[in-house]
Amino acid sequence: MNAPADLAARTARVERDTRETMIAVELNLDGSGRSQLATGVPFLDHMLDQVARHGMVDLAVKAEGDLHIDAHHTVEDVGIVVGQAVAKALGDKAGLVRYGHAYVPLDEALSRVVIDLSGRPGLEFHVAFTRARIGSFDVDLAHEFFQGFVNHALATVHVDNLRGANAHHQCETVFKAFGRALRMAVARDPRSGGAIPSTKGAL
Ligand SMILES: [Mn+2]
Repeated sequence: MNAPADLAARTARVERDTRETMIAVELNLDGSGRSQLATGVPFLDHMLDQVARHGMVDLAVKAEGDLHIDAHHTVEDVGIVVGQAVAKALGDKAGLVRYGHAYVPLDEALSRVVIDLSGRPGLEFHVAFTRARIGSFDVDLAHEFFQGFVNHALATVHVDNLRGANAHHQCETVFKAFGRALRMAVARDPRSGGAIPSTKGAL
């Protein structure tokens, strides 16, 4: 017997090659938080590890980008391909919770992320980083990751860092809260009867 359709594995593999980056992502939304990350940008690997761990998704990301220029294309394009993988793994979104939110603190820092797997791209990103760089990582790239993600996951995401003094903590709480919010939004709603969570009947 096949598993019921609503319990089918929600996995995706997406590859994207451009003149700037070559990226492969494997995703299991019903995973256990395992990750295998090799983007060439260590701080991005650290952030994606948080998404996998706290999102309870299995995530493998391999990227070869034009890092001799800077990390911009690589970080943006990883956001794009992770977004594509989420959209592909979700399929028609039947039985989905759809909305997710989380607050995550780390010492003095506190961030909130709210997700709607709405079918429409939208990003509100409100993070006043206290430093321009975290090690060699340009903090502007956090926004680029999420812009790439929402454009291709077709999701509305509101990111707010509510307080924080340490830029590493600010960024890490954003990615941890994103993972937790994603976990909630992609969860299956056992009361849904497999319905698509929209009065329109489509997302
Ligand atoms: Mn850290």
